[in-house]
Amino acid sequence: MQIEKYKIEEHNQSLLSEHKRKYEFAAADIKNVNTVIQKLIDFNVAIPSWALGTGGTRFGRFSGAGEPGNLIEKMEDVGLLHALNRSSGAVSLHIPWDIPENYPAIKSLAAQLGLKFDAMNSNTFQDQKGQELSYKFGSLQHVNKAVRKQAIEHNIDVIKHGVELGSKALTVWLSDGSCFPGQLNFRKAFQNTLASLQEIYTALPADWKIFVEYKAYEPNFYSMTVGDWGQSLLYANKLGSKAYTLVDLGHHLANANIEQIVSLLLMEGKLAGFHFNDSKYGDDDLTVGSIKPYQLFLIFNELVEGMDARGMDHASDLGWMIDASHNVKDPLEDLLQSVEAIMISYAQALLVDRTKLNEVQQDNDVVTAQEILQNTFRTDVRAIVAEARLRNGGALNPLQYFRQMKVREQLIKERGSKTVATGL
Ligand code: RM4
Ligand code: MN
Ligand code: MN
Repeated sequence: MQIEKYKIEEHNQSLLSEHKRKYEFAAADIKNVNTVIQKLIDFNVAIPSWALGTGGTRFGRFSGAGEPGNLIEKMEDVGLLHALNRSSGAVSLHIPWDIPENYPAIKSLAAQLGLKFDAMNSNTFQDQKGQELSYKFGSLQHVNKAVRKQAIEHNIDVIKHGVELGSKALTVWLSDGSCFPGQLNFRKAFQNTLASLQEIYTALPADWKIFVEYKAYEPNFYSMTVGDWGQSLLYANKLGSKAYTLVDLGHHLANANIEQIVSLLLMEGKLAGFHFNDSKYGDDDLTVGSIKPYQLFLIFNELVEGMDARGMDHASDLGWMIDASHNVKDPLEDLLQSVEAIMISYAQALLVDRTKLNEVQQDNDVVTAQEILQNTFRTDVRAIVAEARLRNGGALNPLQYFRQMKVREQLIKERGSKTVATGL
């Protein structure tokens, strides 16, 4: 299904006077409101192809109805999100969960829906049907060269798919590591992984990047071979200028200061971008901003500050992606909530008075520094974000539209109630 423009206009019309009142109130306090709105319009977050179905845990999966059964339907789902919020204009594919079988068809559908192809993701953390060698004891780190070769070839294959689609980056997340002390020689595991990544790096087209994603634990519980940002940065620095560190918000040990990590990676010119999600405990993959919205704001605060310091383009110089799993919510509703949370944090970060913050930092005025950040965080920018959507042809309230217009019900009619999407 596709959402017709006039229906969005009707929806907007019904909410317009209330919106105007809220927007004018919020805009009155913002000096350069049109510049802020333009930045919001330009900003897009890629939707992961693996998160359009209901996810699960290792204990069970309670599939929803009307889930996309193939890549075309997944793209259509992302198209629905983008039509509603105008900020989801990209999709990030996971191979082999979503192998594009017919490139021209997929590309023309993407063009029709206004979607780009963000980073491609490889998968050497599961064994696939008919696969010759197992990844049970790792992939790029494996003690057996033949397994490493198989994993390298898979990554090169993913690059090839991406080239056909116009993607420009490969994200490598490895589950490699060990579950018990003594299982692995750390140094050899690192060196094997580096040598494998080097081979993949050599296969990158000139205008491509490789994103090395780290994760502290799971599925390995004693050591992870790319376990934190330090290790990822080691690989990225050794690989070369096309290699960067990817931050997935859920991949840290408890209480890690992610905003500081972001700031330093940016300083080094080595930040690839993000997998956004939120967590209470670990890699919970919850809705962005649902648990720690202040942390999300502080991360965006460092992003805006650090990107401006390097003259970077907010919209295009980093990879912005969601990586989430929805066990109890409708995936599309959850993704709308996540994108909204990202836009709110980004908008707030754009409003921080940086000149004043610099001054008070210089004076060691800790109290005012805290006031500046917290006042901004407590500013309600939802009408500013909605205004950006409105000017860009989106819906004033995407979630409300989704419910009122019974989008999921229509998808169930089209696809049936027993479809299960590939992915998490
Ligand atoms: C991992 C990691 C990767 C994602 C997989 C599905 O925990 O976050 O980015 O591709 O999950
Ligand atoms: Mn991730
Ligand atoms: Mn993860």
